[in-house]
Amino acid sequence: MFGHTLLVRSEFFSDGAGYERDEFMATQRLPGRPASLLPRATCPHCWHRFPPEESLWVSAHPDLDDDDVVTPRGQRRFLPTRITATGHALDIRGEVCHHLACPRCHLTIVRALLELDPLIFSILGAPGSGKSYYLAASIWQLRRVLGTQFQIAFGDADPSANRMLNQYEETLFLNNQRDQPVALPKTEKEGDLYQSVVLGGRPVLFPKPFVFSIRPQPDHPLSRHARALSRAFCLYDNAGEHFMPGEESSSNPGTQHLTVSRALLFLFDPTQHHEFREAVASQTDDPQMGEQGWNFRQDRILLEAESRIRALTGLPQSQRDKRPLIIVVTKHDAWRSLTGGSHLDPDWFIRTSRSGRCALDVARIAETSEQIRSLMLKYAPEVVSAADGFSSDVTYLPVSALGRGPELVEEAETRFAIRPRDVKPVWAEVPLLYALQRTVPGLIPSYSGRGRMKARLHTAEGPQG
Ligand SMILES: Nc1nc2c(ncn2[C@@H]2O[C@H](COP(=O)(O)OP(=O)(O)O)[C@@H](O)[C@H]2O)c(=O)[nH]1
Ligand SMILES: [Mg+2]
Ligand SMILES: [Zn+2]
Repeated sequence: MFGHTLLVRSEFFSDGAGYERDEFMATQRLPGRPASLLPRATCPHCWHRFPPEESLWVSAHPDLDDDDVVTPRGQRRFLPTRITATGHALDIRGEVCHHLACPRCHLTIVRALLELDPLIFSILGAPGSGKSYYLAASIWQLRRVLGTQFQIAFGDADPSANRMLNQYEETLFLNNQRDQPVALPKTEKEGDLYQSVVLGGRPVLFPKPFVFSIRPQPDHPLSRHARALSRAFCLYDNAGEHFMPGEESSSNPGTQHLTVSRALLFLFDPTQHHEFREAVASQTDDPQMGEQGWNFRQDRILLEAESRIRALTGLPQSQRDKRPLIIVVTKHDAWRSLTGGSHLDPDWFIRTSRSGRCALDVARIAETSEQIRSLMLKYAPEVVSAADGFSSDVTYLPVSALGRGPELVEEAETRFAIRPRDVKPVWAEVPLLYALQRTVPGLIPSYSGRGRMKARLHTAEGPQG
């Protein structure tokens, strides 16, 4: 696969020792650097940028288990010198290798990351704000809406990395025991969602990414630009504790993706906010209202993210961050009474033309954002001022990952559980759709209310809806 590297290295093997002739021939036939590779790839684990040719291979022979960058000790990483006809490296024991790794952190990366431009979004929020449920529901919904309404293929680029999220989705949406209450596990700080490596002699903990591929399908309005619009899309589900002030250190750079991400999603949970709780307590039977709740200020998480970003990127105090900051106001079902009690219309944010083309209605998104911002100003003004002080591009969006509150189940570890039959996400896909529309121009057609859908969606008929 790395023809360029191989042709240079083939001299090394000119005596023919140690490899089979057909492999050598296959290598010789490979063209130079494959055009499909990016000039520079980005590691989704440590955010190191490197030319794809510098990717390491993970050896396959069980004796070669002496890599001590990954913890626990793993299979040796190496630069390829012998490649099979199918483009796989052979390790020094002649075993065919299948996995690639980052030259810096040695964690495995999938081929899509060497070919597709990366698109990283950061999700942050207090512990218990609903990040895990939100991720499961938003990805579940996004898989559907991108394919059926926007002609975009959305898939797991790295099924092993996405295993945890797939399990979340299976638990909530593909569960055969639809009446049996279930709960997602609490995201442990150093559990399944984190991985440890040794860099510069010291242990470092990185959050595991979820990696997806986004590719316009042939019937997408801009399919002729498919390459430019395709992305390797990375998201992280951090333990909320990592965003608490004082939690960051050089051995725990868990939140450094904040500096490379193209959009930030801050999850604000009204059920953990004193004024919101007082205002809705008598109007919801959500058992989370009866709980003690967290007694720290959620705005401090946003302020902490801001100070880390300023420190890491050198953004001066006089300037605000230009990336879209989306304040995702979670558990809408529990505070719906403050917006007149009505349910969110599931299709309100999508416009459909007479020919059946869909566009994201950014005018309605802006209108909704204004309404939620007013509500936030009334009950949680400190969050609005933290957001405004940090970013010049703030949007407020309500979501309900579950569509209703959980039940109190004493035997469940988390105490709260939901029956799969009751899970009906509302607007869970909207924040990510909007962030995609903002950060990959042309990928998601938009309708701004001024008569035309962008991305030249339709010519004669004008939008409907
Ligand atoms: N009412 C309501 N509760 C929710 C919703 N989504 C999650 N929750 C509850 O919020 C709690 C924390 O959710 P979780 O995703 O684990 O939070 P995390 O710590 O931020 O990952 C769980 O007990 C869920 O039952 C929702 O859409 N509505
Ligand atoms: Mg969680
Ligand atoms: Zn790396």
